[in-house]
Amino acid sequence: MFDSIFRRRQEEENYARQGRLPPGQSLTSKFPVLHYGPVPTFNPATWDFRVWGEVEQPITWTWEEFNQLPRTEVVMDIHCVTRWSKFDTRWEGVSVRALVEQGLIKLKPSARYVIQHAEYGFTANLPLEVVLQENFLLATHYDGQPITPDHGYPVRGVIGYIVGRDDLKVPYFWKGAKWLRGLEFTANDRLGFWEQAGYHNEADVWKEQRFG
Ligand SMILES: Nc1nc2c(c(=O)[nH]1)N[C@H]1C(S)=C(S)[C@@H](COP(=O)(O)O)O[C@H]1N2
Ligand SMILES: [Mo]
Repeated sequence: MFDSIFRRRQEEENYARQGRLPPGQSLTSKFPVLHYGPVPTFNPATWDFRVWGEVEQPITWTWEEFNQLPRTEVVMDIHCVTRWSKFDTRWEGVSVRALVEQGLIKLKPSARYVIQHAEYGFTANLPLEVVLQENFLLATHYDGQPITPDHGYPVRGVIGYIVGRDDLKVPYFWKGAKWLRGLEFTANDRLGFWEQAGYHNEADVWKEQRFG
């Protein structure tokens, strides 16, 4: 046991030296589960994913249609506001940036923010430019497997740090909504669930913006 604590310390110091450990964070090898409320059930026959707001054409994708969208894999470090960080997590899913680039989502020039809408009315807000970064994904798979129900099956938002991409904003992990059901593009910002509860709106991990 002391051995494994010692090893984790060493690993943590390694990440810190590489500049990958944000202030106030520590390394975990587990994958903690954190959310408010119950885990929803998934019915592929009735599930849909909606895109609306400041777009030329609102969209509703069925589960089958969602699975035909172009797919992307991203490896990143994720940082929870409750102070755990998990390194080199591998996610697969749909990149909003790719959807926009390929014309599958046509944004109006007035679109400036994105509200993720999840089951039970849970929301999380981000600026459009962050959602269009390569480190934001509508993820269906974690580490080669479908995301487990408690981590957001079948689709969740994820955001983290891609090694070497210091140009990208990195908010805390709560900015990814589990059990995601749609994206609303808006002209004005609107605080999400945890942001209304007092979490920081921008939530930059490097600036340690935990609370607003
Ligand atoms: N739908 C939903 N998504 C959510 C939350 C929630 O309460 N509901 N909590 C957020 C918070 S606070 C965190 S830290 C992460 C945790 O993700 P995890 O359980 O996969 O670690 O999910 C985020 N997404
Ligand atoms: Mo959290």
